[in-house]
Amino acid sequence: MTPVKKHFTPLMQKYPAVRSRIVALALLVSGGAAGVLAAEGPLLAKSNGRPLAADLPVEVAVLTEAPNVPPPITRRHVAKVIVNLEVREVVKRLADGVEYTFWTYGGNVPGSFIRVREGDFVEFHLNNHPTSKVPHNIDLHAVTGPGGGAASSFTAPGHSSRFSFTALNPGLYIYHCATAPVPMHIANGMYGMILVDPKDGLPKVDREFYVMQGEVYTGGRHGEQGLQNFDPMKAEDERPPYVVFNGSVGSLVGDKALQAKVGETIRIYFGVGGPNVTSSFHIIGEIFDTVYVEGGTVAQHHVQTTMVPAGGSTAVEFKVDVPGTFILVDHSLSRAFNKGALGMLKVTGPDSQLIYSGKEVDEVYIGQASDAGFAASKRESELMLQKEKAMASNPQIASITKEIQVERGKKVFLTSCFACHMANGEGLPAVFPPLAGSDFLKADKDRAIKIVTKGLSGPVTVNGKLFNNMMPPQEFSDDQVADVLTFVMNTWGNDFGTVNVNDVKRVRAQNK
Ligand code: HEC
Ligand SMILES: [Cu+2]
Repeated sequence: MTPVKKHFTPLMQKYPAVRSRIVALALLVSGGAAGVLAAEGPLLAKSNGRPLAADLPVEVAVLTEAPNVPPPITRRHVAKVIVNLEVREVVKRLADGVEYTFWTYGGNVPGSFIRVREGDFVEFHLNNHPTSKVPHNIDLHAVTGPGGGAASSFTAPGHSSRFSFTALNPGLYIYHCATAPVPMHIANGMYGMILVDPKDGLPKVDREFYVMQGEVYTGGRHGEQGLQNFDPMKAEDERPPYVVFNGSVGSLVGDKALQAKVGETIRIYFGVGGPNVTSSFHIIGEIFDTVYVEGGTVAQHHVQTTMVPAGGSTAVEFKVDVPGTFILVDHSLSRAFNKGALGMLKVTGPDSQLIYSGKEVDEVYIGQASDAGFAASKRESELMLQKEKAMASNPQIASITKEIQVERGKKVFLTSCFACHMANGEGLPAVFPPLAGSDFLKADKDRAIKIVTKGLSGPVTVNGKLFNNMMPPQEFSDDQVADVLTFVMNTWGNDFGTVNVNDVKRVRAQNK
């Protein structure tokens, strides 16, 4: 069986344990072992004429970041599909000048898009990154089984869990974290979608997109600058300062708008992670030719706005007949115009005067998300940068800024670094290298930024002494990284210069 071999080789290199698992599965189906997979055994054995799990060709699921969707499944037989999903807690942009510690499936909000076919046997691996602060799990609405996989996938930081299920029902399903407090895990970004393609596939379209809506309950009001915390009271009262598409304000506007050409057919897989707010999904200037209501397989036609519940989905299809900018909104419009639930589809191509003529997007109508608003945001960040540069070259301001950074950085140091490098920066002989007087630290500022953000392992020589250990990546915002390095570079007699937030952004971008 060639497909098995083809997908097996790379898989085996990465996951040498897979072969033994498949052997275990075979045992199970023949009625031998007990364990996580026990429930699937009888089911597979019973199904008349369908191959046993052990005989299925094996594939590793292609996972994509929003707004991208994995390619349609063209095979016409069932397979065993291996899904590897990693949970990571990361500081990301929520809006211009606003950051938030998101909890993610795959590093982004929404989580990676998963695509399987009706009848597939899915072996799910949930990996919780070692830098996570709390345990997580996953409840997939595509699972027929208690908790949708939640109990079987509860995973502590630095651990992996595995469970399996058969994708019995075709449709578009939400997945989300179901670890207490559940609304907090979801509000922090722990939701995504899994599409179970029907046996014969979905109708062919020219482009498919992945968009999800969710709320963020920040301590500060909408637009308040800086790193924001989660506000449990606002969550309980369902008063989100942010309602966004794809994890941030402006994720689908300006350069990041969805793109299409006149005459193409589009399908958008749209879901609501919530945790609380229902969406009145609408595209200004379009009519949905087809809506797969609530993500199921019944097709409804000629729809303007479709209601999508929290924890629910829809797939909409339409042909773009005229060029222009079409605006995706939650038609509860304060959410679109004041809280962020607004995206764009930019269609290019020849006009069709018969269908529509006249000016297209009203800049005032979509306010700060319009091209003018987008340009203003861009210009503002350029000016901010210029201002920072001008200020940095003023010696008095520079020295006060450095002092502020050192004090802030000390607090960051005391939440993490000191545990290994010691409060006096001396480290531990042969285990943790010193930061006080470190020639290694002094030599290369960018390298130091990379070490803090990405971690370090393998042999390093500091002040003539060899260390060969592992430092895990430190999950801090760009400001915090700049501050803590400025602190260590200007304490214990060190006089190694300063690190600013743009240095950190630059190094992070280089090491993506
Ligand atoms: C869990 C322990 C641990 C924590 C926490 C930690 N480090 Fe490290 N750090 C190490 C180890 C171990 C190495 C050496 C790694 C190697 O041998 O490859 C290292 C190396 C370094 C180096 C390069 C070597 C040197 O001494 O100049 C720098 C700089 C550094 N750490 C800075 C930091 C900063 C800043 C923080 C806090 C934001 C931090 N580390 C937190 C363990 C830690
Ligand atoms: Cu979680």
